[in-house]
Amino acid sequence: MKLWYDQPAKVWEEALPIGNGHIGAMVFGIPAKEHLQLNHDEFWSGSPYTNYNRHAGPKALDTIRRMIDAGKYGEADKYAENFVAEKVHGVNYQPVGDLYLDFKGHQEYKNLRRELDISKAVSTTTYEVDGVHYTRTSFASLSDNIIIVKLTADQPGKINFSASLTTLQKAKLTVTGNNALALCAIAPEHSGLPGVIQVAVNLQVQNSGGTVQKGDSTINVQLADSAVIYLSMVTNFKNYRRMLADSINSAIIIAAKATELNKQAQQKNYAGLLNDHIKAYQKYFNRVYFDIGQTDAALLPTNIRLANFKEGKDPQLVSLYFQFGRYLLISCSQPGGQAANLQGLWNPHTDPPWGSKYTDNINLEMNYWPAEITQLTEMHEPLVSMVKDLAESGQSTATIMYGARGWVLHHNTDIFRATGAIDGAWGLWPTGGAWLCQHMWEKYLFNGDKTFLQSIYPAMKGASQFFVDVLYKDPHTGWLVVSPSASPENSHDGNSLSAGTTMDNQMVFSLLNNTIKAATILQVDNAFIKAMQTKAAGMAPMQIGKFNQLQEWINDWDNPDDKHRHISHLWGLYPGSLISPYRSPTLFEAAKISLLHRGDISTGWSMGWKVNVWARLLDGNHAYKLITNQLTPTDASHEGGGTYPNLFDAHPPFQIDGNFGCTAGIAEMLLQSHDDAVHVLPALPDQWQNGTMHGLKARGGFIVDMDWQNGLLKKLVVTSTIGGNCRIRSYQSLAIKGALMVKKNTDANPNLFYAVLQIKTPVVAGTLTPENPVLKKVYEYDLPTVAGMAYAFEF
Ligand code: FUC
Repeated sequence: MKLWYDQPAKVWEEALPIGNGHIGAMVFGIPAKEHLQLNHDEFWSGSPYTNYNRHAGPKALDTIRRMIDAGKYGEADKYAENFVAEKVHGVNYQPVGDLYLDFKGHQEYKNLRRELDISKAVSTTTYEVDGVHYTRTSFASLSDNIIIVKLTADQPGKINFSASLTTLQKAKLTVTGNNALALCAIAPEHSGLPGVIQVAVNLQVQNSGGTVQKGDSTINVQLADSAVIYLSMVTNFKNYRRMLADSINSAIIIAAKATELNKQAQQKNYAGLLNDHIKAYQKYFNRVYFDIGQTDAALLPTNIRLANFKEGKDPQLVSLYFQFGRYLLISCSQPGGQAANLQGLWNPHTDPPWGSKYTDNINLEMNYWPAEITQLTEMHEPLVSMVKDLAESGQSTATIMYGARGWVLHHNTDIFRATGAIDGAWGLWPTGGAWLCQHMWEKYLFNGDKTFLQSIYPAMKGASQFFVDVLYKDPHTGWLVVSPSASPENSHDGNSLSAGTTMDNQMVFSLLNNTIKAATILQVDNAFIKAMQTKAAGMAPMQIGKFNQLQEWINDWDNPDDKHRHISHLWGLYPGSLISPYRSPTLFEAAKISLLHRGDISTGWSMGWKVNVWARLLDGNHAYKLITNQLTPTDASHEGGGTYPNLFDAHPPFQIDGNFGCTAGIAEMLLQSHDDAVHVLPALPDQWQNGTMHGLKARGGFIVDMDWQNGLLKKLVVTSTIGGNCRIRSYQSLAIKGALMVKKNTDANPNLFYAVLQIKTPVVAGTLTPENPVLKKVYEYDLPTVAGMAYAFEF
């Protein structure tokens, strides 16, 4: 599986990403001046800080709530100045620097091919100059934590180049030997916070044949047969509160560590390094196999395929894009590292869009949507550890701003785990913790790992404590709501703030119920379970508004012409699982009407979200339409988001969330496991009538392999990792040996990972009669399973 091009990258969005979760590079493949733009996931501007607003607090909270209750939304937005951070609105993720390799005389070249093999996580550029064939191979080693570039030619003595390291940061470059360069850089200050994170880069060149010599600031290789460049990067970041040591000692420690990493890597030979890297990568990548056919279109360069995709003749571009999403997650999120930020790991800007930080009112969570369903559960670790940090750092924000227990997160954070409200009134959205904890609970549902649940329970409990304390009785309805808050980044009549937005109601209701379940499983906190039950019982139901839509706000303010990119009130459909075609059909139909109002074309991530929502609406063709929109090349004439030549998602600008959202959406079209059953091929589009998808994971730890023809399942293998009842739902009547047919689909699945959350009866506007969806008939089968066993069926 390859992305490939017949030209070097002219711009960053054409370069190819490599990464090992901690360090990464964008490879340009330029013959005369090879360029690797370098990143390290811990290299951010500024220093540890908090950004809660000290003027907030119970009194201010009361004031703003009274304004909202009185409908004085404009005043409330203004008063929000008392809640939004006074100084620091987040620091910036920084580029480390650039590696350049100058090859004199390579300006004129022939037959260039630049590729990224995502089945191996290796990038290669080949070209020809004066009859000599040159090859460059680059990878960011997953096994040895080092970036490697190998340069070869098909004739001896032809490798001549000089290597240099540059950076936009304050830095010191040292030539440390005939074949080695060391760069030590310090990240810039931010909003008055001095830059304290340092990075040490260590580069060493090993030549075979010829000579290697140092220049003033370069390493020069002459007449070599081949050469290997080893590049390590280490920072002084220890955790969100502190660095390894003071700045002078840090610089010495990290330079030594970078040299040591480099030395260790060189103890293996190149072939061994490459082999170990590929093995480490394929351990994750090979878990999922996806094929919906291949045509000659797949032979063309990737940028041309992208331009042609709308013609509908290149199904392999979908499987490539899906697997590229998995490649990206493996490459930018590894245990022990930082979570994938807005640009994953790859960012060339010192002032990147939105700081290239973490926006948790959609983008951060979306980055991890493919993690469980596409069997990349280990890649989730940096997010889990971030949530644990936030559950600490968000405590002071909860106490000082809300006078509440537990912890709170507003819509942004960064490497220092700031949790205050930022940007403006619309940043006063205190439900980030609720969303992240639902995400953690879902991780538990996929794997059933009680040790994990135990480790994340304190974060879930803390998030719930916050809402038990801050839920507020809306004087108009008597419902318990979050106030103040916003429906992320949208406005009603030009105002941001209100009480009881639908998304908050859905997320807090889910949080409290999931925490009740977690506490019950872990047999802890009986009294607190009761407190959560009481609060959840008083919360607002979902509402169907005058257009038969799912209401976005507590009042029926929705406008069918509102094309806002956020579809926050549809959270209950995806990634939440509160709305079901079978259990709450009118809400299901109302959600669909809301999504139709919002329309298709939007930013990259918004389209990625819509793929998932259309999949949950069981409409494969509409989901496919969104995939087509997303796989549209981006240029200035194109309205909305799309995809860059290197298959990076375009908000625009580049944001990695759309890659992950769409990858998860493709999986969700083929397998769902949230609504009481494992639904096989729930939203298969007409275009994918024949295919194979092996290795998707369903909740309850079932690995599912499916082969289908003419839209009908031909083969199904369910591998049970933790045992339990596997309820299979299909549009097709299936002969499943050993399974019992479920007579009424209202009979609950005895598997507890499938327990359905009982929601409140929706409130319907005025005299409206809510609409019901037209649903396909489904067949359901209960298959008892034993952990470790595989169950194969042919139809
Ligand atoms: C949210 C979105 C924007 C952008 C930003 C990083 O604020 O509304 O579209 O994706 O995050």
